Amino acid sequence: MSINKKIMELFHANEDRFVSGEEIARSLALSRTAVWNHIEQLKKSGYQFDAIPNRGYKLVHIPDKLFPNEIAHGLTTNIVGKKIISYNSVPSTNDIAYELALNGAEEGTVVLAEYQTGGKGRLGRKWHAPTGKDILFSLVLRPSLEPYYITLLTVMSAIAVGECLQKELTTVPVAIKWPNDICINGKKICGILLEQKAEIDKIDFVIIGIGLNVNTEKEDFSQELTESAISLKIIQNKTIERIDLTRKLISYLDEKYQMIKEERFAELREEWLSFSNTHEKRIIIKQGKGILEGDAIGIDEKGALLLREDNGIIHTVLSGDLQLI
Ligand code: BT5
Repeated sequence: MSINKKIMELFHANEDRFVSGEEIARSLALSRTAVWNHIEQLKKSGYQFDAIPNRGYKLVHIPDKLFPNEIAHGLTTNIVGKKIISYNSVPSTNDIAYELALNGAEEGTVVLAEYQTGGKGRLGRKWHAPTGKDILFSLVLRPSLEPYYITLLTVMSAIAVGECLQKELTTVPVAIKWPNDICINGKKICGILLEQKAEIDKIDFVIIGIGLNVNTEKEDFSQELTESAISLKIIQNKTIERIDLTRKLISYLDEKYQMIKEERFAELREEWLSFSNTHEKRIIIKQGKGILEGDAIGIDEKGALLLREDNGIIHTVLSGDLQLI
């Protein structure tokens, strides 16, 4: 563990009082000069301390940066977030997580970034986010499932985000548009991108990529997105604490993944239904050049959408773009 991380642990354990330089030096076996140097480094990263001669330092401000040790502080999950890595800028957190998973990263590893130079949506589309305002998140999971359960993992992630926002942040209804959009007021607030490495009968690993618009301002959205996208800040009219929200998101994902592990698929389906904004509505699904039209009548246990055509035929749809008509 780095010295800065150890110092921050000491401050977190003593948030209500001043901690003297001498106490820090003694508990971490450092010289007083080394302590001073580390505090200066922490200040440069954005931490703020009250400093009183003879009494020491008191932590007064944590920077709005997705530092792993801050997110991990107080996290009590079983799997998700067991390891957290964060970057200032990466091409795509999904690509980094995929690479880490190929090299054996443990299940539950979370990769975060303040900015992505090549944020990815599905089918070669792009994910846009300004620097340092949103949550750009990828999670490595190694579920013992067959590859066709990948849609259920998307559904699970969407429920986790949906529940997190609805229970922790807003009373405005949160809706899931199958399979991977979370919407508020009919606008997209979060997109989910699952990528997997699988054999014929077994998932090797899956990367769950989540882009959540947190403190994005209206003017941060490109013209193309102003009508279709929204952020928590726009809804709440205030800045949201990203560290706390990331910690909560990790907890909800951990809880929902536990349900997958316990094969509580029917329960997940019920939860999904409570968030679905297309249930029993007239929809079209675009899949490449093909289009299906009919009524959305639910999802099956693998997360596939059930679409009933007017001739009564029920299609089990594993992927595609859904539109209400
Ligand atoms: C998605 O694809 O919605 C999946 C987005 C996943 C993004 C995360 S960020 C962390 C991780 N690392 C990555 O590289 N990706 C994941 P799709 O359903 O194809 O939607 C993409 C479309 O959403 C784009 O074509 C835009 O129209 C729209 N879009 C792009 N950025 C948006 C934003 N910030 N908010 C709302 N809509 C957006």
